[in-house]
Amino acid sequence: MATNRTFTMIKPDAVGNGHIGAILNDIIAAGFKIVAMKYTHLTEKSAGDFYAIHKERPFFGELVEFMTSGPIVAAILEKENAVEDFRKLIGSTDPKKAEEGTIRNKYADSIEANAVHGSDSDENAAIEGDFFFSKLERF
Ligand code: 3AN
Repeated sequence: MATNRTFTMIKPDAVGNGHIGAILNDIIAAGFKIVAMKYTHLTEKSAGDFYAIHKERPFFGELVEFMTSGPIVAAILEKENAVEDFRKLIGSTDPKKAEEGTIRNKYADSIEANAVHGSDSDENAAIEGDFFFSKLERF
């Protein structure tokens, strides 16, 4: 059953390039409500745990290195059909393939430095949101 929440991170590349405001603006303009938000810096341990699902993939080491290279913004977002609609808003994992006007098309540099994360299922959205936020931090 589809829930109405997803989880996102604005990644170190987009934070470093000064795109936090523009990306949040696009997210809000697309109709998402911010339920929780945090500006933080992942450690090697926390990035490794967050991406544990990708542990066996060849790019895992680089992914952890990249995700710990600078601060990130983590957020829980609410909207009807949130997971699917947010994946559409951010575009393909590879920004070269991301449709015109999508967040990755506008702000991402490469498949690794791809500006934002978006949960790929309701189940993962709940797990990822719980990874960063307690009940007291959701509004
Ligand atoms: P998405 O973020 O679109 O759900 P996933 O879940 O396939 O993409 O990959 C998780 C993250 O791993 C991506 N956001 C990207 O940063 C990184 N990644 C995926 N594929 C590659 C790759 N071929 N080379 C380097 N990094 C990758």
